[in-house]
Amino acid sequence: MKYNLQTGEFYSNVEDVEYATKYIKDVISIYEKPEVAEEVLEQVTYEVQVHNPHGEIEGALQFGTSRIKAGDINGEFFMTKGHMHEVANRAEYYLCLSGKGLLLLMDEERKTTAIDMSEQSICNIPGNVSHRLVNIGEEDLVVLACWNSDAGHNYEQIATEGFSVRVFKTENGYIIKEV
Ligand code: PAN
Ligand code: ZN
Repeated sequence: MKYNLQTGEFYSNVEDVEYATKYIKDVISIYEKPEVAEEVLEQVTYEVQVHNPHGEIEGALQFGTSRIKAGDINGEFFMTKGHMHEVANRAEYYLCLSGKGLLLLMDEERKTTAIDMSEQSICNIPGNVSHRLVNIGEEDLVVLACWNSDAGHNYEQIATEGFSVRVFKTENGYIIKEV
């Protein structure tokens, strides 16, 4: 198997790669103002592909790509759902392949740090930290990730309490607003 560092795609004898597509309708509840036209709900907002040959084995690693489309919902930029890991102490590496984004990292005291992500930005996400990618650019934001196979995803806390900041479009770029 091969991996294209330009596009973030696995290719050639692709095995053990899982693909997931998120539509706006799947994640609309994460936005501050979720009122949108019916046809917007059917649009793709991000795609994930993950190579995990060993299953959820302690000590094993998985590796994948997240591709977040450019766009916004009533001024709030497209973003991932965001999560903490199910096994909360599991860390993760993110490496940006292309695009322009922010990586929001929120600790257990709800303190959020926004890290700039552009080509070649690399970030080590510690355990016990919720993480979300926000596309603040006009192209796809493509990010490679590597983390433990047994980490899992805990979406509950973010679904109910959200992050402590939101990122909105402005005339010149973006603004991070505390909520
Ligand atoms: C990533 C994320 C991916 C999609 O692979 O799962 O970017 O984001 P959500 O899972 O929040 O929808 C990762 O951080 N894995 O642990
Ligand atoms: Zn993660």
